[in-house]
Amino acid sequence: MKPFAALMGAIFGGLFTLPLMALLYLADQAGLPLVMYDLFDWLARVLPGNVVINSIETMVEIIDELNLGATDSTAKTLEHLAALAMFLGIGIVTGALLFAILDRRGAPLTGAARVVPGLLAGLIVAVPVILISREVNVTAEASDAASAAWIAIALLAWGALLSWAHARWTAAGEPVPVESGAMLASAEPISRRQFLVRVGGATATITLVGAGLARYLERRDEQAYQDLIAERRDAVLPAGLPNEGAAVEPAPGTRPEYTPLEDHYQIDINARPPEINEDDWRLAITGMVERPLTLTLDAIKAGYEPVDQYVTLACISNPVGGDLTSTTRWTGARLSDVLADAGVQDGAAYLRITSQDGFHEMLDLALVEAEPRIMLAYHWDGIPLLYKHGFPLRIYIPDRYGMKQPKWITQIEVTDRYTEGYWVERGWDEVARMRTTSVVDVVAGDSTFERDGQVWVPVGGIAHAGARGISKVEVRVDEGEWAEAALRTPLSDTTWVIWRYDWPFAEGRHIFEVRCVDGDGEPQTTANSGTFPSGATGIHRLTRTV
Ligand SMILES: Nc1nc2c(c(=O)[nH]1)N[C@H]1C(S)=C(S)[C@@H](COP(=O)(O)O)O[C@H]1N2
Ligand SMILES: [Mo]
Repeated sequence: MKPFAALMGAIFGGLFTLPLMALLYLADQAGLPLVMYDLFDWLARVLPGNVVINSIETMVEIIDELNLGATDSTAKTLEHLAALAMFLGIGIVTGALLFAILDRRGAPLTGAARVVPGLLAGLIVAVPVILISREVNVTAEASDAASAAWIAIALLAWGALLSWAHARWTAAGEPVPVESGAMLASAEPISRRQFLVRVGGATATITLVGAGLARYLERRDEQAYQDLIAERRDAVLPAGLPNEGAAVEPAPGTRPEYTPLEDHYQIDINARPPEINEDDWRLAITGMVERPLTLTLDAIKAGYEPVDQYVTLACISNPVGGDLTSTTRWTGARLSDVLADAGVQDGAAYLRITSQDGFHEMLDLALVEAEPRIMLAYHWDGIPLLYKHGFPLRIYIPDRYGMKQPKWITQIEVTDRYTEGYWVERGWDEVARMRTTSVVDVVAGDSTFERDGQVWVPVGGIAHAGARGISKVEVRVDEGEWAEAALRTPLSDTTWVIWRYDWPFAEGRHIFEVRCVDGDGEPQTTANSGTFPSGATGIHRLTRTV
């Protein structure tokens, strides 16, 4: 009977952890912490940078290789699955250990003492989970005390059930006591097989009902949020794009020049984005200032002249030709205006920007002085930032990759001391200046047209060089001569530039390549480099049969 103790413990551990996760998910709808994601987020923060970076790169490559869909949302789904699998793993291992230990003990515990080992096991799991959740959770609305109590109750009950299962399982294997003793007074004698089937049925039911109900409530919430966004969207005037009537039309099939808000890529270190309550939120300007400030969102909106900027943001993890880059209109207050109110003291050299999720970055004060476009942004596309994009406040720094630009900002500390930012600590480029890159989006074989007795195929895509602009894009087909593409007037000096090249049709399979030159006359790096540590470079090519 003993050799299978650990195996049975693993099975019961798994069986009881599934409904536990479903109930945690359900409680999450009531504002309690979803600890599976908390543990995962915590791991992502404490694991060595290279482990995290390798996992992310591998994930991005797999998603791309297997064509699993949009990189950002697919990556989040994979992270969620990993978080659930990890938690299930903890349950399985705990169950196995508990059963193995109880079996070695020999004499079975009786009465209420039966559940003590399980309660202990539950406690051993609960304590670190409570501490970790308190440390990293940014989504729960419940107080720390309520969250801790809930986690403790859930895990203690789970542990007690494991103990109970062990006692029942062991008893079911014993000859049935002739007189029903105190030990199993309430338990009718059933076989182990029956017991396992009953536990399986009950846990499966609770898991499905719990998770189903939670999903239903979550969807209702999401719908309410979507409706709110739609309402706000209707309230803002649909702004005509600043390059309306530009001479060069994008080749049909080129990505949208202005990314629909719902398609803007999203990257951050959270399984789920913080949902900050505007009433509780303040921006603190602290450190080497004459007048420390504590600003509400309204104070920022009303107190400083709003500025608009069309911006192409890109993630430093975006491979050449990847989808981790998007364009929208940012609105906010000039950072220099806000700092002027606080009065920066002599000798200060940096801003340390801290976010609700524990993310942080450094910004040189010299850059703030030199670059008036740096803003504290509160609107994207004319409406308040979506939770996932940093509500209520994020920073915009032209010419820098996303990793330098915190979302969910809570504090800006003026300081004379440099410390590394979140991703810099993990080995990424300290400056993270956007690389000059160009991409072939489309060879529009369906949109050919005739001119001067020749059939032409529109070829198109984007080129981007941070805030440096694009002065030239060239295309070559089948490694022939480089030919200059036409450039569409961009939305602004900080967005990508749409290019178009009409190619004289020739039937067959062809290789299309693109390269560009930035606004300073600096050609893009044509050698391939991976994304780590400074952003990807290289020539983008598409092979198409037309
Ligand atoms: N607080 C916080 N800010 C953050 C991050 C984060 O994880 N936490 N990720 C950064 C990275 S790596 C990128 S690419 C951009 C992405 O912004 P988006 O998700 O709104 O597109 O946010 C940046 N700001
Ligand atoms: Mo990023």
